[in-house]
Amino acid sequence: MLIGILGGTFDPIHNSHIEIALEAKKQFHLDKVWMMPTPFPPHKDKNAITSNFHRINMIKEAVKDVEGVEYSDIEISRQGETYTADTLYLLKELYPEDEFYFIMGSDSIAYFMNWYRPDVIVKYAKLLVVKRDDESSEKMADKIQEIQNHFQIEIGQIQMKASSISSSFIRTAPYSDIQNMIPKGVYDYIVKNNLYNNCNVNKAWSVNKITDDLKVLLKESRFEHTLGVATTAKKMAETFGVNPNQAYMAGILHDCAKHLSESELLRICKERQLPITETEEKAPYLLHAKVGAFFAEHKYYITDSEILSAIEWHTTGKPAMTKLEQIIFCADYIEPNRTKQPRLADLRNLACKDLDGLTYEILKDTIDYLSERNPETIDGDTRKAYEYYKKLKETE
Ligand code: DGI
Ligand code: FE
Ligand code: FE
Repeated sequence: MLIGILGGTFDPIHNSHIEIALEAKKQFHLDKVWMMPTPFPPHKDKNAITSNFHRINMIKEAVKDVEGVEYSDIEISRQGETYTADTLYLLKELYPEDEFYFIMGSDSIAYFMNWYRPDVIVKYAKLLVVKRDDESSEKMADKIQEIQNHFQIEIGQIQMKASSISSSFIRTAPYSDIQNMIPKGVYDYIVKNNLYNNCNVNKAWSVNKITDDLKVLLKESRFEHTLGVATTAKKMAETFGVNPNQAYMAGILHDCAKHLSESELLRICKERQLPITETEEKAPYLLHAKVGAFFAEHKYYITDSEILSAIEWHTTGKPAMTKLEQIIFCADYIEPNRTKQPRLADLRNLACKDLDGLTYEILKDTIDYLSERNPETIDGDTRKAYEYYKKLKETE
């Protein structure tokens, strides 16, 4: 089979990407084209790029009804640096019968000679070039000629009207202006997940603004812990198929009431008529979770009930938690600034494998720890959660 490969960050995928794939397919008689997102490129600021999770979902959405265009995870699923040369070598091993066509924008072709092992790339794939709107034709022709001469190869040119659609425009323009640049499903996905933050119509504080606020409110070590939980939670979310932005936000917020004293926590609960359990009477610091969820909703205007509930249950846990609740509960315990908990290395190791198992181990250690010190303050939910995850483990 003849297979085209279109790589990129796809942040987000848009109509031009699809069009390039279809034109390449038609003009070079390819059987299919793979949309192959790359992991975070090392030269770009990580935070400026939307998580793998969302970029992948958007690609799947975009190609779902396009015949002969498919999503490929071969680069994004690899750890560490991914070089095109390695990818093509790997593909040749996996699919020795197939022929690969590597599609490049004219902007990339300008740097092609500086890529890692261009000789390997041209050995395992034919190159196809598509001209970008802002590139000069002569410069592109010169460059193509140079590469052709150097490697003694033919580079194909995809003929198509240059498009002015760009991912960077889509990331910054108001939603109303991008609707005809991306497939409907991708548009709906962006709006639903409030990606790119370019049209934030509700009152919710942005994650950056909340972070700035907490930097002032919390003690320095508590603030560092907060960042550790958010980052750990985000990583775990990627592993376990949870929305990483949600996990990061819940992590940032989970201890947002931790600067309050026990008497302040009690006073707020009474004023706001938040119920106080018997255990919370005995150990009022537990209330920072409940009051934290309250602040998230009424001070920071977070409306996502999954985030609010993850904050509320982060200290005690409870039976049958959602994955997000489990992630915040666990990330709180294992984030990199924690040092005192026993067997942290083992627990951190579990964090990329077994979420239920990790939840169980943490509940077990927490109960052991509290049993030695003040067993009368062990929360009923913590005990029930322990029993629940223990049973889950046994029935596996
Ligand atoms: O707020 P953090 O310190 O980051 O972490 P956290 O919200 O998990 O609170 C940690 C403390 O809460 C730790 O000392 C263990 C304790 N804890 C967890 N579950 C229970 C509990 N304390 C009581 N009294 N009862 C529980 O069920
Ligand atoms: Fe906490
Ligand atoms: Fe915490």
